[in-house]
Amino acid sequence: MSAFVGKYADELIRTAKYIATPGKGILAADESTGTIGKRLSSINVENTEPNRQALRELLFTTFDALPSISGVILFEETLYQKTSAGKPFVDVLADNKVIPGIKVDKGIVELAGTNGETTTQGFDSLGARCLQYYKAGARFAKWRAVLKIGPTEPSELAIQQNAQGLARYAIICQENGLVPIVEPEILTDGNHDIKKCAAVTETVLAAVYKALNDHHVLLEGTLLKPNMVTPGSDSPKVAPAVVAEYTVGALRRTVPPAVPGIVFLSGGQSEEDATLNLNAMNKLGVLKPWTLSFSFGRALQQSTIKKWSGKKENVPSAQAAFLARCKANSEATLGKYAGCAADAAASESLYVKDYKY
Ligand code: 5MM
Repeated sequence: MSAFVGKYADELIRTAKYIATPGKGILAADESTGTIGKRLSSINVENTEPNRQALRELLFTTFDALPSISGVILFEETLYQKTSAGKPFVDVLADNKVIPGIKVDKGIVELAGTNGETTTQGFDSLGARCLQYYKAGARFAKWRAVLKIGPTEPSELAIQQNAQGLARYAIICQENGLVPIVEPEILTDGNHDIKKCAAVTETVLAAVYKALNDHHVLLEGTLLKPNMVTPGSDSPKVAPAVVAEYTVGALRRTVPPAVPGIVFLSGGQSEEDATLNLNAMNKLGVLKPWTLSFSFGRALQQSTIKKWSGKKENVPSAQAAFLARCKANSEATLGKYAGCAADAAASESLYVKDYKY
């Protein structure tokens, strides 16, 4: 099978490689209007455009943190927003060597006849939207597929539908100059053990890479955003070294070395757990042909949002909290994270049962 070689091939490879620079990772700030509303309501802030802009400005102007960040995933509204001084966010990011990315999926819908399994929508005018986003400064994209572990889940139907969807999305992005982040998230809900999560992760990733190959996706111009391999949320936790061993093992069995970087989602882990697990993976003494980094949403923003609480006077302390998480995760991409002074907020689990975005 030959991979896609279009006019953007070299640029896609360069962009993906840059995003996967060791020491850097991705800030997932692409919460759709509904999801950001939940974050804002947790601090009693109204879900209005100015409040969403203020939160994003707080994050993107934490200049000391930006050397730890290679890309930021934006929601469409944010792609076109500006700082309060009138500078487009995409320019603020680009001036600081941070590549703007864009969420292009339109959320999930249930697959009829399954036990609540889903597929991702967003194919309508996807090519045209990618073209517009490229013009607006975006250079990579994200599409989230969601799978769950149950007695008979994930079903073959869900695995195939989501793998095909991710592959079709990926090639449309590449045809329009955007590096696709391929995100097959296996939810943590359930009482399964870590071995079950590892087995399902391997099955799902094998199907995803088969589909990407079938669709002629240029793997060198992609990034993978998987879940970490952990026990289910209703099972006892295991040490970071164990998470690392199972996660890296599952990835080594399924993800080709042509993929430059694997950027994990945090999936409801506490900020500190997500960092410690990433650090343990990078300390593991086995061959890892890709960069292992982060594309955290909640695990990069939770303590920052709490500190901010929607108040202007709290911006400096909120930015200090954001800087601390960015530095911690940057160190974790190098296996050099030594822990940070105990911050209760950073150790708080962010898991919500049956969490819906
Ligand atoms: C940041 O949230 C992302 C977008 O959510 P919705 O559009 O569904 O509102 C989400 O896709 C996120 O990028 C990933 O799930 C990873 O986030 P976490 O919080 O698990 O690291």
